[in-house]
Amino acid sequence: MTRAILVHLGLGSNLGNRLDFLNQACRELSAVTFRDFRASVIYESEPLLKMKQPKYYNQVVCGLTDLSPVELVVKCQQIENMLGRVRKERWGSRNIDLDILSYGNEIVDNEKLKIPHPEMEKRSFVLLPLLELSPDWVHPESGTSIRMLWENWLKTNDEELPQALKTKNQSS
Ligand code: A4P
Ligand code: MG
Repeated sequence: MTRAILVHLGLGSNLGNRLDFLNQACRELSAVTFRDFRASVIYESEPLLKMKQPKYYNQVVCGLTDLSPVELVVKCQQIENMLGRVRKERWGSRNIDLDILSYGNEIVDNEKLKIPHPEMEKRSFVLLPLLELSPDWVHPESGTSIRMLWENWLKTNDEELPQALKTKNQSS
């Protein structure tokens, strides 16, 4: 392996057997894509913007990879396709979604890829599991740690917090 970049991915599912889809994605990522794979607990949360959709299961995973950002997003899409994801509309319900939250401390900003994920600071279902895995990771644009991003989120939001599931993911 030539390089070892620490990567965080956000996983989401709100269709079908949500736990099973997260487990299958974790199995694939830990077997093929990442070394030193770690997974947060799984949270259940309301759809963003109170959209009329089933509730989501969300989780964050991290690990070391030698893939480039483009190779990694292609790999994520391969796993989504393998698990039968059908794309209808943006932000539509999905059996599995894999978003790259961070790639080392790199910033990628082009039409196809935006890293860090532009919405991560706004999403409790991303920040809470990130706090569990990597509280000291620093956002390369704002220079703010996950610990501080979460404190800021708590100060500026009064929405219901995601609920941690008691069931542990098989791969964690
Ligand atoms: N793309 C750009 N940057 C990235 C990145 N950092 N990681 C491009 C992955 N992909 C990235 O993605 C559309 C395109 O984004 C890809 O072709 C890739 O080139 P997609 O997965 O097909 O579409 P999407 O998921 O509907 O859109 P998007 O913008 O990724 O939406 P999000 O951010 O995934 O939000 N509510 C709760 N509670 N939990 C959720 O997980 N998720 C969403 C969707 C809405 N509401 C939610 C949740
Ligand atoms: Mg997505």
